Amino acid sequence: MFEKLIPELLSHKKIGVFSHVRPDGDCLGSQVALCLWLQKNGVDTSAFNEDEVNKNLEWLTEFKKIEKPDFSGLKEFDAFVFVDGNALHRFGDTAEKITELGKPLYMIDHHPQPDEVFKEFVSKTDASSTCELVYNLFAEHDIGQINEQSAKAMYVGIVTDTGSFQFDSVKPGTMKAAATLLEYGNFTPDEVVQKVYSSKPMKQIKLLGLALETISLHENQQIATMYVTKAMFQKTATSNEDTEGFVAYPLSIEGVKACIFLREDEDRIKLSLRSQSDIDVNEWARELNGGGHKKAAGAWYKGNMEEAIEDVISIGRKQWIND
Ligand SMILES: [Mn+2]
Repeated sequence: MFEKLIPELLSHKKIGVFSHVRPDGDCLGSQVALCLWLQKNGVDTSAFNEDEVNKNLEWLTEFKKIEKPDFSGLKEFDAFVFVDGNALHRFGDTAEKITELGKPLYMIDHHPQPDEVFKEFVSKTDASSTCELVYNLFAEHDIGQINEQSAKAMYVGIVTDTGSFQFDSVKPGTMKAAATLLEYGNFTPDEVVQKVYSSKPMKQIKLLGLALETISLHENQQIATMYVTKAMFQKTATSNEDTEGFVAYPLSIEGVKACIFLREDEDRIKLSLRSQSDIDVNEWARELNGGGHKKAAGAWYKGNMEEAIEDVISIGRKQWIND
């Protein structure tokens, strides 16, 4: 899988590694692990992200500092790698103009339809996570180079991108990767999982309470919607990041095949679509100018909450009315 990318990467002296905006466990985990791998093999690295790292993942930055990119400083790098996203705009404003530097760009990712700006890439849509791919990079090169830090970083991405090993993206290879990471990293799953999941502030749980009240079922109880408004954020002194993971609740209702979580932002509504059936939410989101995976996708909507729910349901209806 990495036979072309490994020698390419190791031919450079100094590489900048980018993870996508609004970073999650998978992009940060793969970014940190990839930097540690490059450093172990003599490549100088810097890790870049445009946004702040969420509190529950901050501990990963102790393994590798993550900096805000500054365009003028990027000249000194020989190449750049983008992880967990396959289009430059996913990595922020600085990354979007990186082609101006004329340096080779590489990518490791598991989302469909990659951009064509990359010199070499590994793009596997059937991988559970980018961290599972980076694990494969280690495994193909020298598995003994996995240490406690890189193992924990990759484990975070596999756990968070698979909903703790619940999604159908989990294959025997995913479990083998996780098992090997536990072995080489010499840690127990709870060490990592508690940091990632059991660090919620009370106000976030209050916000969840308000959101749960909004759940409604559509199309023969097969589609669930749930939303959060600006007023709810105000009432609970919370912000956008506090809705992380909320989308799992409407999806956990008996008989629900897919769900949409809607979040009222400044001037638009953010839609998160999830499926646990044949309903392809990537297709669904694309009709709303968004996209993602078959089972998890996102889009934006201009308008009010009521219209957003009505529209998104009527667009999705086309997909399962023939079932
Ligand atoms: Mn991912």
